[in-house]
Amino acid sequence: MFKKILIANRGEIAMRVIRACRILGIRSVAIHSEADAGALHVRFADEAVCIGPAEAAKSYLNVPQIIAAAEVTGADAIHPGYGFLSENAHFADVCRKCRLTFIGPTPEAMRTWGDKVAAREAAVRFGLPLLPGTGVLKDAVEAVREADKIGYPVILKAAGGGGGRGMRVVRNADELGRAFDSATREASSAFKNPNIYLERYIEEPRHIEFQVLADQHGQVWTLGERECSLQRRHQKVVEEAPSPSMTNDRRIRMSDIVRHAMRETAYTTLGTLEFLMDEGGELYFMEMNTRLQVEHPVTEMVTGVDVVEQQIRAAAGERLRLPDTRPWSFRGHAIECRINAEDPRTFTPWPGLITEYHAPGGGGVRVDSGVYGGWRVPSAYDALLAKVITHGATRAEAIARMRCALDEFVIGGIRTNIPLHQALLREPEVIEGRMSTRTIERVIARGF
Ligand code: MV4
Repeated sequence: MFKKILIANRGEIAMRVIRACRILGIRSVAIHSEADAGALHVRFADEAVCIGPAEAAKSYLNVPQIIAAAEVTGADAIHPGYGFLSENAHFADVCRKCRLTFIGPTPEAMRTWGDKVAAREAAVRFGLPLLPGTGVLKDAVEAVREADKIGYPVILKAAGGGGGRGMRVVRNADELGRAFDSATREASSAFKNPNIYLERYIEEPRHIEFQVLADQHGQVWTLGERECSLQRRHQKVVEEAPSPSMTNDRRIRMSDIVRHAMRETAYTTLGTLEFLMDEGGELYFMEMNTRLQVEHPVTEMVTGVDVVEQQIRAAAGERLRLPDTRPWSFRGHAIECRINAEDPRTFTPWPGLITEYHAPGGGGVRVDSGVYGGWRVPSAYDALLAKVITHGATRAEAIARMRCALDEFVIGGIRTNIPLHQALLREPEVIEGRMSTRTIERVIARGF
């Protein structure tokens, strides 16, 4: 097992990894920017190294400085958290060359799943269900010919994109030529990869994702699914496990397919496979995230597995010894609300001094926070302050506990999106589990 882990991240996820290190008896090293000198993760790690100015490109994304900090402190592994360098295959290569264990999959796996066209090809080969679609398109003429076969509406996507960036919905052949050209141009400049492909478009999908965990000895677990349909501009706002729209039958079938695909590709550590669900409940593979995700706590609460602890054990080469985590034996239901420093109606970021802070508590309530009262939220990073996760025997109980927790959460001095969460938990679509990726925009348009 590792003796010391450097955490190449900040905020609540750095705190989450520090906790896992403590449980495993591993020393932790925080890195931080000048703007984060007083941050919570700096206070709670065993050691801390300042690696640069506030600007992420010069600190949390600064590969030479991070490697130097690991060497100076004698760390034997690096945990990248999410965002920043977590899906950067080049960083994983550098770690390997410097004999530091990157806590994640191999750089090869990161490259395959990071390229959307390569991921589609791997998905076909290993039996994951896909929407009708194409490989890389040569030109607009080929795009029109393929779209005629698939049927309109279709969606153009960038091979180098992901997370919703660089997509174009096209409703007829007349629009396709121009959309092809503008999507190609945008993909070249945004992702340095002009390749685009086509897929049949689903109008009002739900976002369902499966959590996988694999060790280096060929064992693969599927820790069930999460429902993440409540999003705004491709940012998730509320997540839950299990999905209220999933039947047990479909869950078992999809878990088996996912487990088989991960075994065939010799995938290791944690991963998440994103699917779209259509109106009929069918699931189609979209993309794979090769990292720990923000919303992992809902899976932890319904499976009882500490996924960060297991991720670290798997990266260290341990043979994982998990209880039988067949996903159809969930324990109750869990919901997570992401608490952001932003105006709840306009989503304008709202950094500043936190003058008052009181976190909720009680049975079935978990708060993963990266902040404290008296700290100034810097403007240089994303707006996520904390996550509230509630658990209950039933979905209704988890929601009731979340309502109480949100009412108790006091964050003074800045604006937060707590009022948006309170509105969402009054929304019939949400209460009845009928939400889609369009629900949030409807709630905002109606006003709250
Ligand atoms: C789609 C789609 C409809 N049809 N693909 C956005 C993120 C990326 N992972 C996939 N995305 C979508 N792909 C087809 N063929 C609709 C979306 C989409 C979406 C997906 C999940 C969650 C929120 C979303 C919001 C808008 C669009």
